Amino acid sequence: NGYAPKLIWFTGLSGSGKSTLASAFEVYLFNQGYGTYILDGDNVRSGLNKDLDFSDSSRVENIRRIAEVSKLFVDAGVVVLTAFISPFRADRAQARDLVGGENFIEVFVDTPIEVCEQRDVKGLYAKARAGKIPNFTGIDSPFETPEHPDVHIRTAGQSVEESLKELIEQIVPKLK
Ligand code: GGZ
Repeated sequence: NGYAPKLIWFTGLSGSGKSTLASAFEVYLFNQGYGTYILDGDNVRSGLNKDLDFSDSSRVENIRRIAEVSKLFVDAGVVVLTAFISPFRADRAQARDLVGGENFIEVFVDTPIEVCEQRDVKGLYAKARAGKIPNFTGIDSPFETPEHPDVHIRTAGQSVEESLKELIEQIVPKLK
């Protein structure tokens, strides 16, 4: 499988479905013989970035380090999938510039905040509304919507399988 290593960058609100879709897509790619790796909050914020909180400046540094680590993996020949809110346009653009535009695929997991809040899988929106989590994205911290994402997935009213199908159809041709 002579694929091109790329950085597939998922961006979207908490609870939008980034990690779910990135990991489903990773399983698909792995089974097709791609070398893959996922970076998400579970393996990055708990280790490399455990000194960072959710202030704007920490988010900027979080994304900067993630982009640098991703670049190392891409250099090693791996298809990297990242699943971070990455709320700031400038930081996503910096990640793109770092790996090179031809190696970067921005995936906007576009789920309205009302839907994320209704799902509230981890109960974080309820806590944020109650003032127990300051600087919560979409409530009292901004999310800058991607203007020209390479791939735009609207998850509301569609299944994970349907979203996965869109990812496969739109991204696999770019890995050639
Ligand atoms: C947003 C927060 C916050 C605040 C904790 N704002 O749904 P989750 O739990 O699993 O995903 C969210 C995750 C966001 O971390 P990222 O590294 O992706 O953020 S960023 O790219 O903006 O640096 C959420 C949890 O951490 N979380 N506090 N205040 N999300």
